[in-house]
Amino acid sequence: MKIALTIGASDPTSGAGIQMDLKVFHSLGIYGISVITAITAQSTMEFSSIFPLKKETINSQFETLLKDLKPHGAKTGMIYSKEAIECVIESIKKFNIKNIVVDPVITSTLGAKLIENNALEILKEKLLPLSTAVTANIPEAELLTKVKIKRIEDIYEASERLYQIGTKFIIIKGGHLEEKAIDILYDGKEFHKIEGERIPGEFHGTGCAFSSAFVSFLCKGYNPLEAFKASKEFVKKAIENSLKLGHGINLLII
Ligand code: PXL
Repeated sequence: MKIALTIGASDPTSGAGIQMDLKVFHSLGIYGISVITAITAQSTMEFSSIFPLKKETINSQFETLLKDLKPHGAKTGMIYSKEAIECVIESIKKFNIKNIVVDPVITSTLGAKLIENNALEILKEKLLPLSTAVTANIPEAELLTKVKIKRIEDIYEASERLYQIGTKFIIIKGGHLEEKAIDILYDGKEFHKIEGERIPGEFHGTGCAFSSAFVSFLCKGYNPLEAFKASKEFVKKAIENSLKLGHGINLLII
C-alpha cells in the first residue's frame, strides 16, 4: 500500500488541514501519516487562535515517524512559523522525502493569516526548490511572485516565475479570476488548462483537498497532468456533496 505524509496544522472541524488531508488519502486508497506543525481553534463560523508547535515538538515527530515509515509522497499545508518551515526543510532533506507537493497556505476562508510575515520568503526560497509541485490559488500566487493576476496571461507570467524558483510543476487555481474559473498546470514548457464552471458559495478546505488528492494520485503512479485532472474532478464532487453541518461555511464531503 502506498503511504502519503501530510505536514500541516490541525483544523478541529476536519474541513481543512491535516484532518481533511487524511480523509482524502484514505478515500483514494492511500495510507496517510501526519506531522503536525500547529494547532488551530476554529469552527465553521470563526477562526479564533493559532498555537504554533515548538521546533523540538515538530522534529521529534519527524524523527520517530520517518525512521520507521517511508512515504511515497508528501504535501505541506499550513506550517505557520519560520522556525517550523526550517524544521520541515531539514527533515525533507534528511529523510530524502520525494514527490513533495507544496500548498502555500496563506489565509483561511474566514480571513485568518495562516503564515507568519517573515516565513513566506523562506517557504519560497528554500522549500519550493525541494518540491515537485506547487498548488496555489490566485492570492497565494500573487504574494509569491508579486505579479498582479487579473487575466490568464498574468497566470502564465506567475507560473513562469514560480518555475524559475525550482519547482517542476506549477498549478495555479483560477477560481478567483474575473472572467472565468480556469485552473492551469505549467510544466516548464506548456500550459495545460482546465476550465470549470464557478460553483457559487464559499467552501472551506478546497485547497487542502486538491493538494492531498494531487499527491495521492502521484503516489498511485499518475503523471502530473493526469493527477491534475483527477484532483480537479475529486474536489468538484466534494463541493457538490458539501453540507452545512454547522452554523457557518459549508464543509466538503469526501
Ligand atoms: O485551507 C487552508 C487551511 C489549511 N490548514 C488549516 C486551516 C486552513 C484553513 O482554515 O485551518 C489548519
